[in-house]
Amino acid sequence: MILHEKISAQLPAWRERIKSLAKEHGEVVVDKVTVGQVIGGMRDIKSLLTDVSFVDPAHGILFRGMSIPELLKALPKARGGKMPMVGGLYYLLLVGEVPTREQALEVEAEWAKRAELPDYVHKMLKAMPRDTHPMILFTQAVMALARDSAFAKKYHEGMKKDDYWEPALEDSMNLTAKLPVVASFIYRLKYFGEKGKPKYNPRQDYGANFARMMKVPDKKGYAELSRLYFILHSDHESGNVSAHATHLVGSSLSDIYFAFAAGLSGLAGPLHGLANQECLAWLLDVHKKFGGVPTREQLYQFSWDTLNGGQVIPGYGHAVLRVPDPRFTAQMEFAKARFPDDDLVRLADMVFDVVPTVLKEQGKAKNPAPNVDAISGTLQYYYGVREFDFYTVLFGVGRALGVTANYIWSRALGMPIERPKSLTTKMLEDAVEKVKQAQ
Ligand code: CMX
Repeated sequence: MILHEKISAQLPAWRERIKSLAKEHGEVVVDKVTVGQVIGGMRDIKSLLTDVSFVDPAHGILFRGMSIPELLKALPKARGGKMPMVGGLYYLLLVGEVPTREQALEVEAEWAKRAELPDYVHKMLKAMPRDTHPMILFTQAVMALARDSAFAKKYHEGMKKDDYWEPALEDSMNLTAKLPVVASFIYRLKYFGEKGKPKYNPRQDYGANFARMMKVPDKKGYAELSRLYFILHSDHESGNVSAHATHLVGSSLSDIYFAFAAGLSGLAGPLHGLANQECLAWLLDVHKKFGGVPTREQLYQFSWDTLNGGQVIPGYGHAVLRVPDPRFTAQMEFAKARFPDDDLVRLADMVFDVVPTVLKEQGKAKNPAPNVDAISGTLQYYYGVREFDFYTVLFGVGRALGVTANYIWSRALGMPIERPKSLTTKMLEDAVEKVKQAQ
């Protein structure tokens, strides 16, 4: 497989770099930790290693050093579309180079070979009560697929540490290939009562397959959105909950199915992946209250009412970013190029104009700009995917691409089990006292 070949060729040099850093420069200080950070969710502590992506507070996400506009331009486009093939993005994340069209198509072809959903997963999902949250079904399916893990099998047979990454790659290809099938099956089963297994078509790419299996009315348009959506949601460096949970669990040498199921469980939280459904609900509330797109003044007042009611404005603010999220910008451009007159797009655009002012006036949020969730639900809604609780599943399909790439490289570079140290409250108080006495 092309990905195996390309990663394998790079490994000796990467292993040497990591080994030399740890052995010869292990004592070099890269960060300090404050009491505020220990209490405050370890915010900003520089303590994770990944070369797959980096969030620059002033520019947003860089995938293997490339910004979103650069990457959308450089990656090979899907047949008949303007958006890149998702297979090309996966190649970039894993190999660190922009693929040729043929290389991207090879990844797509690998996925097509591996997309068949086993009968036991199909049966298990059908047996669940229909009112089960789609994120429960999605996580269950991923867990069930662990039955076929090549990594777990090889590990128990006795595998050398240097070889871990090979079955990790095998499992990750199988997992990422099956996720669009699993997600679209859950969608059609839960909301439409359809029980047939979706069929992956090897003549179509990842995005077109997903759009066809979802059975939305505008398959061509939705295929384009799916490509963009999965690419934009793939990775956001290692500290966010889904990426970090996957990494942490993977560091114990659990296979990628266990590790990604942990990541998905984190994605299901309202402060992480669930936020996009809340954002669309807020926009629809505005739309309903004013019988359409409100005036700027009405929106300004509504935003203040939300804050005064003790709520956050969903889709705005970010833990790391300090500018509008380029994932927001890319989706807004997509919408404006295709359906600029859609009411919700016009509303989201007005919110982008008004809410940062309101948040600045309130003076609390460190970043008053929009994040990715301020727009992603609006686009899904336009194409007819209006079941909000399904949106986190879509995020999960995209996020799998980044976290599996990280998992493979962590095994390839022999990353150890993660084990930070904890302290007691008394120890923190003693540390504060010591500083006071020294002053
Ligand atoms: N509306 C109102 N208040 C906000 C706010 C918003 N959109 N964003 C931040 N604040 C407030 C915080 O609640 C916090 O208030 P307190 O001091 O009273 O606790 C204060 O501003 C400082 O917060 P911050 O340091 O700027 O932001 P955090 O790193 O703590 O939190 C985030 C980041 C995203 C959870 C927060 O901005 C938020 O709740 N936004 C709305 C929900 C949302 O859009 N989530 C999607 C995140 C997208 C992603 O994970 O990629």
